[in-house]
Amino acid sequence: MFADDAFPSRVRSPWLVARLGAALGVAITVCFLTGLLSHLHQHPVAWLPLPADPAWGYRLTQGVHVATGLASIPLFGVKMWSVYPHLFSWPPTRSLVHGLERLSVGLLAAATGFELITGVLNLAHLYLWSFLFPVAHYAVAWVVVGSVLLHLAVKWPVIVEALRRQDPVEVDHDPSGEVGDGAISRRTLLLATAGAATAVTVTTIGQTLRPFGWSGLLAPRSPADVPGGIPINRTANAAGVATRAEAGDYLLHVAGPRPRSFSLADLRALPQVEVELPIACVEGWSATGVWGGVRLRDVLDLCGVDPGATVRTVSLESDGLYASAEVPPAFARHPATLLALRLGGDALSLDHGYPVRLIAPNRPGVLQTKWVSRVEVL
Ligand SMILES: Nc1nc2c(c(=O)[nH]1)N[C@H]1C(S)=C(S)[C@@H](COP(=O)(O)O)O[C@H]1N2
Ligand SMILES: [Mo]
Repeated sequence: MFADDAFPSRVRSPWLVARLGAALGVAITVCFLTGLLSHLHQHPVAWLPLPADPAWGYRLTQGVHVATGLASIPLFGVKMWSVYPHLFSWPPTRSLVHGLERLSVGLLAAATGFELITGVLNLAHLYLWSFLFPVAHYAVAWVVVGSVLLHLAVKWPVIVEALRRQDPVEVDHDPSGEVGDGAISRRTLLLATAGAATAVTVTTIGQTLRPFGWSGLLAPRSPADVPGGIPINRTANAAGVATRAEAGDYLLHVAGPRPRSFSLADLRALPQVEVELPIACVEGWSATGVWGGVRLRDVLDLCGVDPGATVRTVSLESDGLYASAEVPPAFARHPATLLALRLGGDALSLDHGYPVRLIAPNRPGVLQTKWVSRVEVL
């Protein structure tokens, strides 16, 4: 179909592809495992209860999830570039097995591309398909893992052989002269790709690591310029709760054997606690605040709620993905889990969840319900 010299670069080679693949394999594995953890936080299963300690755990794992995902973009791009001429090989298949192998590679490429694109759109806060994102991003992650494993199994001998070959030096002295004059060497390309992956990471971790705050070029939600130092994810107006939150007749309804409704004054009259805890968003940004308020467990105890119960915080917000969240017992009973009334010593701002918001250690921001109006017992 194409002439032999349609893709002249000699930089493409098993040597390069195997090294890119190894780096991509590590990044994808770490990204998958941290993503799985994030999924388990949001969809808890009884047989694998997650701990509420350390408080910074989710901040770290989700930061790593986003960083490895972003680093995969240049790795994936260069890897695709280095193998795409095979797309045009003719005849397209030599045998049934070869055809299946090519199909699996196509699936791997499509699924990986989907994950990277949806992940980046999510970071950019383009929830064009807000209900679809978590479901699709999670489901397709399994397709990636399955097709990576298949790909590894099929290519294992080729990979081992290519990784063993140490020195690509003969390429730099390719008799065709291509590499010598003007074209870049494989080694240079590999270094450039590593550099790009590092650059992408450094320009985004600024949204989580304050010392890197200057570098948050690609980070849409740098906390530096927000009141209280905590970015606002969804404003009260966007959530349609501003009027109800400020109405003045606020009551927190708590279920249990002795159900009770607490006014703001009731909550302020209970023992007050201050904790330093991060909001760690699934999007990879995180920021620490000093939160003040009442312990959730104190309120649950007042209502006679079983210490082993999972509870659910429900927002004034009537719909929206994050209008409610489950709080498994390890979190509900943790001494640092608050129904927060204050941030940084001041009354909670409307956008941070006034009058009352949940703040708990070691879990995704999506589960830190703002404008809590009810606590249900599951
Ligand atoms: N009711 C409600 N609570 C919510 C949300 C929301 O959309 N509605 N967004 C969540 C998300 S995704 C995050 S990251 C945190 C952010 O809290 P902040 O806006 O105070 O920083 O709030 C969480 N609580
Ligand atoms: Mo979030």
